[in-house]
This record gives sequence, C-alpha cells and structure tokens, in this order.
Amino acid sequence: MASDRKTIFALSSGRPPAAIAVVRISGPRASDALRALTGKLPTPRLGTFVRIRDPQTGDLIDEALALYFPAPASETGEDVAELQVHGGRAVVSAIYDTLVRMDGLRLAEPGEFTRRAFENGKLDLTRVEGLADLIFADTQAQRRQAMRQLQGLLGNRAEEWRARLIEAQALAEAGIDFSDEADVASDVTQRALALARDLERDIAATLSGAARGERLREGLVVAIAGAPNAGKSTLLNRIARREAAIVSPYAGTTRDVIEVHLDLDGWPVTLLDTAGIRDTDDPVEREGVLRAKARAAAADLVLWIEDAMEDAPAAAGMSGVPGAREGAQVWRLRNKIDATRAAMPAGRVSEATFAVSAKTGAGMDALLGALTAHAASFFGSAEPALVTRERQRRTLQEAAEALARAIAVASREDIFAEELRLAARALGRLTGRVDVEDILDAIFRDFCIGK
Ligand SMILES: Nc1nc2c(ncn2[C@@H]2O[C@H](COP(=O)(O)OP(=O)(O)OP(=O)(O)O)[C@@H](O)[C@H]2O)c(=O)[nH]1
Ligand SMILES: [Mg+2]
Repeated sequence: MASDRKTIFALSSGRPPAAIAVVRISGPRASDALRALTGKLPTPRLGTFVRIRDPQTGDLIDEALALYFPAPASETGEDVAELQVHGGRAVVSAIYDTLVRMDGLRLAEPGEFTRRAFENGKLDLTRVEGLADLIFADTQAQRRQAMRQLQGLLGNRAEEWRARLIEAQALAEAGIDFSDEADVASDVTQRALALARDLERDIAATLSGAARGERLREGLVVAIAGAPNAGKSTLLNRIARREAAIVSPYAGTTRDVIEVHLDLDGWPVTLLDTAGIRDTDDPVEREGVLRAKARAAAADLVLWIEDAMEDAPAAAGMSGVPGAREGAQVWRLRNKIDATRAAMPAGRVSEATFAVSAKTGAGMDALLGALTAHAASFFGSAEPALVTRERQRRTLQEAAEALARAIAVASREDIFAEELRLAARALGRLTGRVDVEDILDAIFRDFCIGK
C-alpha cells in the first residue's frame, strides 16, 4: 500500500518573500526528487550545500541547504527531503514547477504531512491536536499547554488507562468462563470491579480540568455589557489600545459583538464589546441586544458598565445584568468619573466594583491588574489541564459513562465486560487507535486457562 503512495511536497515555512523558505517533500520518491533537483543525495540528517537546477534545462534555480531523513526516522515516517532555499516567490514557484512535473509527486493537502505522521504511528491524535495548538498558540500559557499535549501527556495517560481497562475486561471475560464455579467467578469479577473503580476516579479527575483546558485554548471570555452610551466601546478601545469599536455620543451605536484578543501576563483573554441593552423598536438594534445578552450570559466574567453621571442610583442598574453563566462573576464599573459633578476617586472601590474613566484612562491600572489576577487564578489555580478540546472531553466522558454503567451492572459478567469494552473503545478513539486485536491478545496472553 505504501509503495503506490504519492510523494507530496509543500512550502512549510511562511508566505514568501522571506529570507528563507523551506520546501518539504515526503514519500517514496523524496530521494529521487532531491537527486533530480540537486544532483546528489545528502548524508542522512546532515545539512548539505546544494545547487538546485531545473532537471530539464539545467538552469540554476537557487543555491540552498538540503536535508534528507530516510524512513522511518523522519517527521512523517516516510522518506523526507527538505530544501532551505532563498525565500523569493519566483524561487519557490520554480521549484514547485519542477517538482510538479516529476512522476508520482503532487502538492500536499492541508495537514497532510501530519496526517501521514499519524498514519505511520508517529503521533497519536492527541499529539496531532497539540501540534495544531502549538502552531496557533498566541500566549505563553497556551504554548505551554500545547507542548504538554504534543509531548503526549494526555495520549500516554489514555493508553495507560486503556491497558488497565483491557486487563479489567479480560478478568470480566474470565468471570463469564468460570460463572458455573461461583467463587472463582466472583473473585475475578471483584478484581475487575476494583480496577474499574480506580479508573473511574482517575478519568473523573482528569475531566475536572477540562473546562480550564478548553478555555486556555480559546481564551477566557470577558464581556462588556450595560446600558447604551455607558462607554462600553470606549472601554474596549482603551484596553485594546486601538480603535477596534466605533464610539459615538448616540445611544445604540454598537450592534454586532466586537471581539479583541488580549494577552494578560501570558493568559489569553477574549474581550467582547456588545450592544447597549435596552428595549427598542429598531429591528437591527433589537438583534444586537439579543446577541449582547447571549454573549454576556455565556461569558466567564461580565463587566457591567454604568454611567456615573446619571442620577439614578447605580445599584438599580444591576437589575439589567443578563443572567450570567454559573460560576461567572459580574463586576460593576462606574464609568465617566472624569465628568461627575462631585469628584470620585478612581480605582477599585470594592471586591467587584471599580470607578473608572474609559475616556481619560483613570482607574484602568486597577481594572487591568484585577483582570490579570482573575485570569491567573482561573487558569493557574490547579495542576495544568490535560483535556483541551471538546472532542477529547466528549470521548473521555463516553469512557467514563461506560465505566459507570459497567460498575453498576458488575454482577452481570457479560454486560459488565461489554461496558468495559465500550469504555476501552472510547479511549482508543481518543488517541485515534481502535483495535480489537489488542483485547484478544491480552485475553490469550494473560488468561491461558487451558481451553
Ligand atoms: N466624559 C466621559 N465620556 C465618556 C467616557 N466613556 C465614554 N464616554 C463618551 O460616551 C459616549 C458613548 O460612548 P461609547 O463608548 O460609544 O458607549 P457605548 O456604551 O459603547 O454605547 P452603545 O454602543 O451605543 O451601547 C461617547 O460620546 C464617549 O466619548 C468617559 O469615561 N468619560
Ligand atoms: Mg458601543
């Protein structure tokens, strides 16, 4: 199967022009391609100076550094060639042109190198996900989480759980075989049950960090909400340090939700500006208000902003706060303190109340400091999360549910064994390997009971 595989190539570095461009080639014809372009095959894993020529015309395309990684000790598990060329558009396109003309070569599809690495057992699915996260990491905390994933912390743990599950399942199957000898059956079943209980606890502990892990990938969501004209967009612009949202003296300016991504001491925060919440007949604004309420209700933290110049007692304004998510905090911001009749000191007034001026920046240090501390305690309070994606959480939940069902029916050995099998399958899906052979192997190897 591997031999009729196409050899793929692609630009692996950023968009030209750049100082250097890296063209990678992977597949059975990688060494042929390298020889055709450069006239030689470098010593494996040793950077080698080469001249790249068009094989048909002999025209010199570029001088470059070539690397060769023969299978299987390569990124993809196939033969891999890498050319570090000058990063001009014409250089890269000339190399593409010559590669495309070669038999058995074609341009790679998105993610295809990694996909081949997965298919060749170089990376499990959780590591593939970690790799993707590493590439998209914006903040240092995201990078650290992605590195843990790429190093296989979750994948290795899942594999270890799966091995224990297979052992429990093998014990449960033995219980079925011995079910006519009641005491043997109950003994092996008890051992399987103890294993299942341990596993249920371990999986639950790992799942408990899932919300934090997923948030770290996507950013803690902080929504600015409040009445029209309170200064929400001004606040967003001040924190983002750019004019991301339109500010105007007309109430009802913002309609769509505006999003900016912040890096607070390495912690990712997504800040949302929303439409001012009020009853309105304008259908566009009404849609904006609906969106504002929905986003605030799903946020991890709501900054409820009020106009301190208004006569109405500020506390009454809080009644407009949309129902926040469970566990989410609402902080009250009294804005425009630069314009109030009686002077008001800027800064943190109480645990969850701040006096600020989005216009002058007064009180902003206190607010940003509190936001950073909030993000740090949200993300950094417990041990680093291993579950970072919904897919991982769902498959782990499936495993946990199957385990819980197994434990509940442990006295029925056949159903018990079947639920354990489903749990192991879910874990196999987590790492991307679902393989019944393993289970059969374990049963035959560990339970050679003479039948
Ligand atoms: N004096 C003073 N004016 C402010 C302050 N913050 C905002 N404003 C003014 O208040 C008006 C409304 O500001 P926006 O930021 O557009 O208010 P908003 O809450 O986004 O309003 P909508 O999008 O309509 O809901 C503008 O004229 C701002 O210049 C402040 O701290 N002090
Ligand atoms: Mg606005």
